[in-house]
Formats: sequence, C-alpha cells, structure tokens
Amino acid sequence: MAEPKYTSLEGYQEYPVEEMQQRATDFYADIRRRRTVRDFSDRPVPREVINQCLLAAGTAPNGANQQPWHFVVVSDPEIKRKIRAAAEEEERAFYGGRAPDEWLDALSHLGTDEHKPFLETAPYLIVIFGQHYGLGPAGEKLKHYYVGESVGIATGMLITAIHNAGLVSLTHTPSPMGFLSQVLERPANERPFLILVVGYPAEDVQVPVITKKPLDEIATFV
Ligand code: IYR
Repeated sequence: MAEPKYTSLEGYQEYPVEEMQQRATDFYADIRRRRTVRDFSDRPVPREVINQCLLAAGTAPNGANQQPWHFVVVSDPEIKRKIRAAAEEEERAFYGGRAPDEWLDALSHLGTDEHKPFLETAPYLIVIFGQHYGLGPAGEKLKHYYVGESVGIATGMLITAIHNAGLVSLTHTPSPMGFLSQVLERPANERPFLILVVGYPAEDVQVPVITKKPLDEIATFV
C-alpha cells in the first residue's frame, strides 16, 4: 500500500461567468468544425506537432493513473504498406460477407469499402494500444483497471489536440485488428485499440453529409 501524497491545485483557472460562457461557446464552435476525413494529402507534418498532441493525450484521466496506453507512431513507408495490406485483407472479408447486413446497412451512408489507401498516403498512423496489464519489477502481471474507458478518453483527447493543431484524423478500426500487434511487434500485454490516421486533408476532399443530434436528444437534465 502507498501513502497518498498531495499538492495544491496549481494549474486550475477560474473564469468570470461571462467569460466561462464565451469560452464554452467558442470551444463548441471550434470543435464542431472537426470532420473525420478519409482522403489524406501526403504533405509532411512536423514530428514535434505530433509529440505535443501525444503529450496532451497522455494527460487523460484514467484508471488508478496506470496510464494503460501506448501510441505507436508509424511514418515508415514499408510499415505503412504492411499495415495497409493486412487491413485491406481483413476489410475485404468484412465487406465481402463477414459483416452482417445490418452492420453494412448502418455504414452504407458513409460510402466506405475495403480500399484503404489513406493507410499509405497519410504521413502518420498513430496505432493506439491498450495495456491490459502491466509488468512488475519481477515480471509479475499487474492488473490494469478501466482500460477501455481510459484509452477511449485519451484517444478523444488526441483527436481534439490534432484538430486544434489544424490537422485532420480518421479513426480506423479494421476488424479484427490483431495483425497490428504482429506487424508492430508489440508485447503480449497490449491489444490494439484503433488506428488514428493523421495528416492534412487531400485538396479535393469530400465528406459525407451528416448531422449531429441536438442537445435535447443527447442529454437529459433532471
Ligand atoms: N472497419 C470497416 C468498417 C467500418 C465500421 C464502422 I462502425 C465505421 O464507422 C466505419 C467503417 C472500415 O473501416 O471500413
């Protein structure tokens, strides 16, 4: 058992109510511009921008502060090629019969298919792994708590940081995606969570026409 240690809440900043309202409104106006894109430019993106976005993601709240995530940033063309080949193989099976019609119907308005050229075009694939257990000093397994929630929150913060930097992303979940552990030679305690494709949008990019649910549909105040 560890004794808790405390420090003062140095970083907290309160705003006057009007400014709070303005900040909340401004943040929504900015984040609502975020769109998932599926066509990327091959323009390079500075590594340092990715580093800062990953540091932001790494501040996410998580179970017992175990920080059960690992981000593999892929820019090597040969590794991207392997990931694309393996993902497209899975996706061909998915679209070619493995996915139930109900699933394909739910997706149909997005126009996705088994072709995943963005896995080679985009400058970065950030492959996000969840660490389902840690390893103690003697190599013993240490249970991790709320891994899915923790990694999901960190991923959301990463997506937000990338948008804030003026880049776009795509959450890509080839199904199944166990091949990522092999291609990236990850240890047995890690399982792939998703691939975040990151870069600039292709010049002529088109995105599906979609709407977001209004507040009264997504929230209940009691
Ligand atoms: N993994 C597939 C299918 C897919 C599934 C969902 I749910 C999406 O929102 C989008 C696609 C693919 O990437 O094409």
